[in-house]
Amino acid sequence: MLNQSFFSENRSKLRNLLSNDSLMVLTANALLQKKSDEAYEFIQDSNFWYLTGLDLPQAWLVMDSQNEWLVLADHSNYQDIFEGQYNFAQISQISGINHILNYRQGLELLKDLGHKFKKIGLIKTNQSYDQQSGFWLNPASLNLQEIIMSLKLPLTQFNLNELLSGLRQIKSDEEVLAIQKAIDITEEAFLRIDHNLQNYKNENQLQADINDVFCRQASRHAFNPIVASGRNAVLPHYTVNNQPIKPNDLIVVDIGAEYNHYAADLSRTFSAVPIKGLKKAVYESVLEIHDQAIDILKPGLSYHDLEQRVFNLIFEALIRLKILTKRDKSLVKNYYPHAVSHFLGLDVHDVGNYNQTLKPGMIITIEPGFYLEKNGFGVRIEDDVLITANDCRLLSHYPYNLG
Ligand SMILES: [Mn+2]
Repeated sequence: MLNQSFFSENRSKLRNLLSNDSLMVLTANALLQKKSDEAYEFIQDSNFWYLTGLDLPQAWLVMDSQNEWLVLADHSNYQDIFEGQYNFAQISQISGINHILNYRQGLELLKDLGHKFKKIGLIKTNQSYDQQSGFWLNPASLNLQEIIMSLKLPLTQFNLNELLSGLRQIKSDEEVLAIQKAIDITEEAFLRIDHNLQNYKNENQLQADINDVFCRQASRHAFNPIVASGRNAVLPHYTVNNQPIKPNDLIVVDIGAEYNHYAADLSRTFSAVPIKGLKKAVYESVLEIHDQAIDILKPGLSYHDLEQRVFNLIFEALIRLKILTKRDKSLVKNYYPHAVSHFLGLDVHDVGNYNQTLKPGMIITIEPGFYLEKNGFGVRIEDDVLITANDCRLLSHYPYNLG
């Protein structure tokens, strides 16, 4: 599955969306320095992988309406000796691309094609730093744009982002299978956690079990795992994962294995002891809202309506639980600061347009959560759901019973 024909088909789907006077260039991610002469683990750009299946850093994919070329970054002798040489046969075998060029030949090709076409499609970006997330972006995309500019080609640039999002947001049967496998591995980790739940003295011991399950399945974390006990779960994106677990703590575990580049994204809230009082009431409310959200999923429901309806359910639950004492919806964000759903695919927060209705083939998460700072605990329950022709299919099945 997800072999050469999948990648070739993705390229031809993208081509079919473009006019004959258009050229396209996409870049792989660049390797980034970690320390001295060591790089961070290489994670490929999802668009580049979707079109080529290749995990090579700094390569380019060049396409016109008829032809396709792969341009490889030059390897140093050092790389050849320590990391191995390019395997051209294997690169063609995986991607289905037969024209493989070195960097100099790639530049010549662009100069040549630049005078035969009117437009050039790129994944355009105009920033090197993501203000909201607070991190630097992979420099490959901006670097490619600068190289294209320096060639002074008489071409109008346009952005391929939306076209690729449109394709990637609808999953093929093989993509659904890959995500299903990632979910199955993630649920195996939940099973291990339940089995060892009485023994964990620290969040890192719990994470060690997740790492072990994923690693034995030749999988890795699709995103930084969240193992948040007690008060730590008040932060939806807590990733410290090294604090002591107290006997009565609720533990929010939000994790996802990656299989064949596709992500799972599941959350369960665990407790080593039976829960009661407010914790129990909150847990039951979150589960009920989770079930109600899944009940309304079907093609034609707008993303906005989904978010709005769940927001209202959460508001009413907060009133019922007397966590909110006045009917002021602006206060909900203090207890529920995120959305209930996002697209899932190659990226854990996958590409897709949120200003539209749900369509068959989309895979989304459903993840209501309550974060009670004053009471020092949080609850989140998250599942992954495929939108089908008539309604939806829950892809994750790990039980919700707790304590
Ligand atoms: Mn999620």
